[in-house]
Amino acid sequence: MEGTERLRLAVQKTGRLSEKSLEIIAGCGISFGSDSRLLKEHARNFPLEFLFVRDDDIPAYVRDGVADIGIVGRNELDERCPDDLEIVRDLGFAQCRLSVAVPRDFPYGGLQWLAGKRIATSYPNILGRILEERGVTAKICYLSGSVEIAPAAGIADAICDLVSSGTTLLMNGLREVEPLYSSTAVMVSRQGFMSEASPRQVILERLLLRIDSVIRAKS
Ligand code: PRT
Ligand code: ZN
Repeated sequence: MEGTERLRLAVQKTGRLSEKSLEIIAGCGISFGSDSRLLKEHARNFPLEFLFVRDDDIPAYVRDGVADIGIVGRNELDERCPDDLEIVRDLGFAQCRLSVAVPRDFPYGGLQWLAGKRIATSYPNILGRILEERGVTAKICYLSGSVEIAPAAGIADAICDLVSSGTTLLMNGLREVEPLYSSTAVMVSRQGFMSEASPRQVILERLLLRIDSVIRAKS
């Protein structure tokens, strides 16, 4: 039985994932307050507790058991701890791609052109894995943000960053040449949580039934 147990869900406090994450939960008929200053809050009519945190920290919170589940971009998951977590649902929103872009006038002749070049990115692990799979050896330069300015600043020859509309690349004089990886928001648990048959896992099953209806209704 559930008793007083609550399922702990980590969601992004502010950013591209926040609104739609909460929209899905609200679409499940779950009600909660809307005080954005709170870091922790529980739902009024469902055994669910929210932890509002930075998206970068969500994989580690779930891995370490601070939260049972989290909503995060697949890109964060694959960059940070691909083997510790399990995707329980693809939520479909926050679609984007990780692409290589080069200065607008640079000749680009396919992935091999990148051999020996410097590529700036905030996703060194994903990029490193993909380049290795494709047999390209490049120098990956890690930047935590503002990756688009790297070529103009002389730090890199190309960049590899998330793209959705493409406007940011255009505005920075860059051209998207190689989409490497696609991402959407996913709900994750730690490995094995779904087969534990614990009270909180039972709550997750109930939540997922509702989430599936919300996703079906949207498609
Ligand atoms: O503060 P916190 O750490 O929580 O948030 P954050 O600033 O790190 O993340 P946030 O809110 O920007 O993004 C959260 C997640 O949204 C990402 O991990 C992706 O899964 C997803 N997402 C979807 C995107 C984009 N689209 C996106 N376009 N994340 C970032 N971008 C950036 C991109 O890095 C580039 O700077 O938007 C710019 C490009 O956008 P376009 O539309 O000009 O192509
Ligand atoms: Zn972040």
